[in-house]
Amino acid sequence: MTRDLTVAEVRLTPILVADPPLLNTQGVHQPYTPRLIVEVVTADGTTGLGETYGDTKYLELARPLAEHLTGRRVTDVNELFALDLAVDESRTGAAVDAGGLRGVQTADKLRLSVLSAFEVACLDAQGKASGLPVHALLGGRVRDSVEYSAYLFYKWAGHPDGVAAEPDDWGAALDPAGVVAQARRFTERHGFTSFKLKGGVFPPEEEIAAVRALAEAFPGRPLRLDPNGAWSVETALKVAGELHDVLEYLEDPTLGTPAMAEVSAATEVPLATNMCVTTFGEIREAFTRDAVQVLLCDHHYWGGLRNTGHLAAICAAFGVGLSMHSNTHLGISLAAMTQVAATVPGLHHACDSHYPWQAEDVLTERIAFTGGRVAVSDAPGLGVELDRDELARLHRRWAEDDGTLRDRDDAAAMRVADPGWRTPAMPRW
Ligand code: GKR
Ligand code: MG
Repeated sequence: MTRDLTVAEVRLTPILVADPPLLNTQGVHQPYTPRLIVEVVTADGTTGLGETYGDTKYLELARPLAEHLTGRRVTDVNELFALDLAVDESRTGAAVDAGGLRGVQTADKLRLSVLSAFEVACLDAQGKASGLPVHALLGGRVRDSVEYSAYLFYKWAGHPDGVAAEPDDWGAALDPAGVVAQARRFTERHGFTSFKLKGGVFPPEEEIAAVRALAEAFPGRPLRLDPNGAWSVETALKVAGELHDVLEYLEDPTLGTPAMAEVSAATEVPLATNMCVTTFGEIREAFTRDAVQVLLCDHHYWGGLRNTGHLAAICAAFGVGLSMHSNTHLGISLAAMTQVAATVPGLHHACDSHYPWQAEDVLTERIAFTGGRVAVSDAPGLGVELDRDELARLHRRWAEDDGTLRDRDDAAAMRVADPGWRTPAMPRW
């Protein structure tokens, strides 16, 4: 039977998802973070799911895209990418993205971040219609599970008093002992065997001590430290020198390709990035200058799963490793990350995921980490199902918000506890 894969409807549902008080260079995560859920419904009743950032600027771009896709087919993905989509330039700028820490926010990155959710939804629909998993549409999997690392954060026990928030049971982590305790909880709950610590929060000596404590508690395990560019070249080299024997890699120790290249030239510790190379246009300079040895892809802003495959091929050609970093996300994105990661031949580092921090999800069944790995689903599409009640509940939260939480702003969230807080100028140390 030939199925009618014409898009009859595209549903865009912005939601607010509970998020614990995780600390980073910008400030602290808001109690609720915006995400956008995209549903592409075909004439024959197949629904494909996608997920991306949910701030207003993404929503504004998603609306015209939804209109454009309606009446076309879910197989018309290239045509969607070729669309001349006007981006409001006032939404972009030369600064590092306020809540995302994903490099400089450009119009193209904004466009690709929205397109990626549509691409994933179209692939999910194609997979469901054909009975094939998304990985098969990308050429097939080369592994049956994908390894993730525990993503450790300095963290308060709870959001500031008086702030409406969901409680969490992770406790505080503000020193080496707290970080190790958090890592133990991650291993007990999800079996992770490699660890990434979000740094750039405390002076480097304190973060060095935390990584040393992790190395003692988990001997021989892969460890990474990611200060999101908070250090000068000199500080980065000092940290690399002190931790060279225990680090798998240092992630964005400093900002920008020239500074990363300087660090890279003076240390044996591999450098990884999700900040200095976040677009295809940034690859040439960074790779030819050997500024990074591992590229951390985020399929949202790289423009989806097919672009992730192209990126993997470029990295392989240059001998640069590929892995994935994450931002606050739910299960649709984790399923998409897992499907594409399953197809990348040279994936030598565990991907990282915020998912364990999200107690809420819009899926009928949460995705499980077993031994720190997610099994690659062979079910049609992404292999996940939407929980409509939960989607409606999280959307109501978004609809009832007065607008303060709809655009992620970690510095504003920090000012609730510390009214004088300003995002520090970089490099901070
Ligand atoms: O969630 O605070 C955070 C992270 O710092 C995130 O915003 C970054 O984009 O995890 C990301 C990273 O690896 O830099
Ligand atoms: Mg990073």
